[in-house]
Amino acid sequence: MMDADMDVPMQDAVSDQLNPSIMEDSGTALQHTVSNTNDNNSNNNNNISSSNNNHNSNTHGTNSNDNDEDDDDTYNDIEFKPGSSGIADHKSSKPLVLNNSSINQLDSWIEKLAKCENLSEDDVGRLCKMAVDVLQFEENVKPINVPVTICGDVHGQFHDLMELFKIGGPCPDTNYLFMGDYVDRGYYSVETVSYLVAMKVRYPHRITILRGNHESRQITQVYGFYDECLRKYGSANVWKMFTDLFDYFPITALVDNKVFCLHGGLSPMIETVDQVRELNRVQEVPHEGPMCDLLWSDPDDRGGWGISPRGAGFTFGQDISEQFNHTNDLSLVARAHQLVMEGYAWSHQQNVVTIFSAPNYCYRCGNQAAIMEVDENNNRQFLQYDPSVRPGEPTVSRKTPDYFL
Ligand SMILES: [Mn+2]
Repeated sequence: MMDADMDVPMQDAVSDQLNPSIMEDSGTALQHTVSNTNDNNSNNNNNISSSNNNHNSNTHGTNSNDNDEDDDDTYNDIEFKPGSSGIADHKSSKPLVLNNSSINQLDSWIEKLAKCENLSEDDVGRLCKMAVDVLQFEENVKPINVPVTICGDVHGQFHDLMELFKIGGPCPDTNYLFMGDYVDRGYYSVETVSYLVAMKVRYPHRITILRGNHESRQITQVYGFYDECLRKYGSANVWKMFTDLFDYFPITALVDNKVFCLHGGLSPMIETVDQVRELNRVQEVPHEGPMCDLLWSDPDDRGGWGISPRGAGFTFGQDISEQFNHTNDLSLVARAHQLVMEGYAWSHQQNVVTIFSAPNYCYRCGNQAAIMEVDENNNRQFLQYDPSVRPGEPTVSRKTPDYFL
């Protein structure tokens, strides 16, 4: 294992913020008013307000200072209300059982998606309905057996996801745990999330997909997925279906009762893993509270709890991680959510590891990606990799991936 002194400083040049004051993705205009969360009365709201007019004529900057006295009707436009896609209207009372015809259908979708081709809007609807009947039965803390390969942020970098499966081995031969952030930033969020959800439905016991802070209605309207859906499907229907589905994603996993896996980090409101089990997770990611923190928090060199520069979640120090691991008899917290230049980084004297699986993040950060294999004896191995060669682009000299302990 690497010495903790070799930790790579977390780079936050492209960190996400709950309410960014500067739009980084300048090519995609924010089409809705995302009102400022600093107005303290709106804590229970999602603060996505939009006029009754055509959204495209409603292009505002961020952080509008509209002083809604009372934001009770958070989603003024019914189109953006959770559940409006209807994918969960006919939820089953039992987990989905695949028959030959549904297996054939899924296999044909997966074959298509593997070529980075979209499903039709109707097929996305069918897929999401099936996925609801898989995901709604998973626990907030999904128990996972070893061996499993644990992966961090993917962010719509579809070709790099295919590279990940080459490096880690194909699913379902290899078991996978993804810790969220499938969409936004990269150019292929639709294909990436469609592929992973199709694999989840096809091989529910071989792949686990946790929720990241980007699997959210509000965040995807800012960082790209909403605009990509509009561009590729001509309407927001596919975005509505996927964001309604995101509400069902499990929020944490526990590998062999020893490694606690989640997207962001710890919460001052959560001392035990059992407290996570009691949360009602089927909702939009809240702006504060334990579920928000689990998806937004970051480890920090400073001790104790700190204010997060992201505007959501907290920073937590080594004292917090050590106490949490001790209380819950854990060996490690594995999380994603932060760009790390080598694809993984230890912190808190190996009480916490960050795994990031989007190489050359945003096509410009120059970072390696990594995944962490945990074998049947709980030995851990990091596999690092570089960006895939993308069709239509000049071939650049390609490094052989490093495999090392
Ligand atoms: Mn994240």
